[in-house]
Amino acid sequence: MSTIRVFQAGVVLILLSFGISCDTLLGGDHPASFKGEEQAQLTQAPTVPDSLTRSHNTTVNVRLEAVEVVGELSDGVQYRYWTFGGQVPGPFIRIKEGDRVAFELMNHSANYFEHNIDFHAVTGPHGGGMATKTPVGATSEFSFTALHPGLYIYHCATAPVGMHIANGMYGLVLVEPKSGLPRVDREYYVVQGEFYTMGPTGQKGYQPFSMTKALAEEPDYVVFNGSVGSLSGNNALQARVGETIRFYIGNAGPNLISSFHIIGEMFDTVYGEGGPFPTHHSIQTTLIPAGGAAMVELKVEVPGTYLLVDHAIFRATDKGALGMLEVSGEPNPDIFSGKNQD
Ligand SMILES: [Cu+2]
Repeated sequence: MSTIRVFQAGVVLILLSFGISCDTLLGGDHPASFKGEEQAQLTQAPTVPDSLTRSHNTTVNVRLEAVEVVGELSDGVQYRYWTFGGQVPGPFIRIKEGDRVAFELMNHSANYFEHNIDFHAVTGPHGGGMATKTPVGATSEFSFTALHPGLYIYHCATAPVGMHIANGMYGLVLVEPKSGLPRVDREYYVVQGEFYTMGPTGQKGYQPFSMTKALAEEPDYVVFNGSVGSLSGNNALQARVGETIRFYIGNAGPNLISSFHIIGEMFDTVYGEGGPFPTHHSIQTTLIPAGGAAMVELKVEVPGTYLLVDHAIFRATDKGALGMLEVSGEPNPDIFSGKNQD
């Protein structure tokens, strides 16, 4: 052994005695800032997981369960949803660019159908769709590294794909850029989706899925977060005058493009098409393609009720694409003076 090799071996031994791994020294699979593992904090809409405060990357364990369940699509209208986790949309997943996701999908034993998942945040075949083909009662797993920051849809991609999406199998995953996202006062999670039923809009009772209407792209309902009224009345979103709010908005489709708008406000900042960095400022309406997403931020200056809509406006007035943001606080007559409520 040469003198140089003996010297290198000595350096490695010294560093190891300080707890520095050979993987770090010699260049392993992960950067030096990769360490440990953690359970994902999963939240149901409209709640968003806490901001990530760690500076390193890690392995994030994510477990979702496919659940087929009857729920209320609109007042007196029951529908058999196919879901991730029992609600529409599925849980919000928040990770960091460079994280490794160890994912597990369970297909509940009381279900009738096979399911899988296609993460748009995945770089790899089918977004994990083939790796997660999961028969009823079974479990599957795969892992991926989140190479690209941004806000991504995930959805079931089992054939007929459109039917699995239309029945509610979708959600959002946020891959925060390494530099993180600016802090805001509140964050909300909203996903638009269409529902196609046998009966006309509003017909009471249990309504099965209509493939004819889905193929014709003629939904009976276009809603936020899985049902008519999910973001209005007692479910309205809340904010205070002076706060900045970030909305994570997905559009699951399966067919329609969303013209997302908040009546009475502008978006101070839009992260267009779910990209990780601001693309526009002072925007009235932003397009969200089917299978896409966007982040929008706005500061609220005047108290009142602000309506979230798809500005293809019959969807809002007649098909359910209507949510509410209730802003409380002192009036601000320098900005708005007049009757502000019905
Ligand atoms: Cu499915």
